[in-house]
Amino acid sequence: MKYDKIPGVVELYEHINFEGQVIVMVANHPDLRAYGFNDKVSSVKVFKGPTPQAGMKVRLHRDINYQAGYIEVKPGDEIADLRNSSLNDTISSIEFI
Ligand SMILES: [Ca+2]
Repeated sequence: MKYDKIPGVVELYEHINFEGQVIVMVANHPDLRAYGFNDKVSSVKVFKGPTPQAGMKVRLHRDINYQAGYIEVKPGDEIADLRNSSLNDTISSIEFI
């Protein structure tokens, strides 16, 4: 894929403590089923991208198409265990805002 700007990078891990399979996202994606990663994410890291943008955040949504609630994360955030939120093994879409 080709991108004009990459303000942030999100790593989504299958297991807690950044283990298991990982996928890397640099833009919105409405349906993680396309990656075989629906309802699987258990830990997350967020980084600045090569074209950082002040105030950039990423919403990790419970359902596809940015529905059903989310948590918001920003560059520098590391969530080692999503079981501490209500979103472990539920995330289905990713939105950069
Ligand atoms: Ca879901």
